This record gives sequence, structure tokens and C-alpha cells, in this order.
Amino acid sequence: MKKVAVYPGSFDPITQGHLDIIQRGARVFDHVVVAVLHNSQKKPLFTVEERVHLIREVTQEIGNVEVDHFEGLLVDYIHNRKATNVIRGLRAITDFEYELQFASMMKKLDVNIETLFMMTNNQYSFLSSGIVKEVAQYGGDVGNLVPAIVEEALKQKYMK
Ligand code: COD
Repeated sequence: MKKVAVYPGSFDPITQGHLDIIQRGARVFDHVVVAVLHNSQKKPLFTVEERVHLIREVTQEIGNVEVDHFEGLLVDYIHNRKATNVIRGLRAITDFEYELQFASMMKKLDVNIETLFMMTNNQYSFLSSGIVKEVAQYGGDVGNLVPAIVEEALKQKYMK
């Protein structure tokens, strides 16, 4: 049976840290679905369509990666996609608390879903979409932190 994993997130926008997890996840699973949360309550910088487009552009050469978006409960989406695993990235100790809660709740909702944690690549351990946006907003260089197409998209956003 094909092993399908979902890598869910806000990805507002995708960073090199996310991309590293996607590349490594694609080596572990037969198929990886990068699932962008469409959350009508939050005001992201990039629309869900923009986020999906940017992720598709930077993952197009990885054959077993698909990019999609979802609304509502992650567990329902996982069932719809007939996936068995969730991939999450772990950076510092501060991630651990939230991720423990997250994985425990997933287990409560469906005992068969296994969450796989991947340690951040050392060079991206400090990296988040939030910090990238903050630096980009004030004209700082985020060139090594996000793919080139994302850097350009950030420039366009903050030029407006
Ligand atoms: N290195 C390694 N991993 C990283 C890095 C980095 N530099 N940066 C981010 N990551 C990891 C994060 O730890 C996370 O695992 C993943 O990448 C995505 O990160 P974000 O910040 O883009 O997305 P999150 O964590 O805000 O996404 C939260 C969800 C959208 C997954 C969650 O809110 C959700 O599923 N919501 C739907 C409602 C639901 O079902 N809630 C209950 C869940 S049990």
C-alpha cells in the first residue's frame, strides 16, 4: 500500500526550513501532500492561492509531492486524502510544547494517524515565516532564507 503523508501548515510564506522538511519527507514517504490551511479567521500576508502557487513552483521537481489546501479539521482532510501520517518540523524546545499538544490531539481524534517529527536542519533552526516577513517588511535581506521566487513575492507585497 502506498504510504501517503500530509505536511500541513500556514506556509505564509514557504521558507527554506519548510522546503527542507518537504524534500526529506519525500524521501521517506511514497507521496507527500503539502496542505495549506485556509483559515478565514486569520489575515495572512499571502492568499491561499498565492501560497499554493509559491509552494508548487519550488517543489515542481520533486515527483512525489503534491500541493493542496484545506479548511476545517486536519483530521478530516487526512481521511479524505486516505493518508496515514502527518509530517511536522521541530525547531527549538519552544516548538515541542505545541507539537506535543498537536500530536496528542491528532491521536485522540484518530488513533491510526501517526505524526512524524523531523528535526530542523541546523542552518534553519531559527527560521520562521513570521521572522522572514518582519525582516522583509523593513527591507532586510532574506535571500538565503526563502527561495528566490518567494523573495520576489515578498518584495512585491511590501512595495505596495
Ligand atoms: N525548520 C523545520 N521545520 C519548520 C521550520 C524550520 N525552519 N519552520 C516551520 N517548520 C515546521 C513547523 O514546525 C510546522 O511543523 C510546519 O513546518 C508548518 O509550519 P507553519 O508555521 O507554516 O504552520 P503551522 O504550524 O502554523 O500550522 C498549523 C496547522 C495549520 C497545521 C494547524 O493549525 C491545523 O491543522 N489547523 C486546522 C484545524 C485543526 O485541525 N486543528 C487541530 C490540530 S490537532
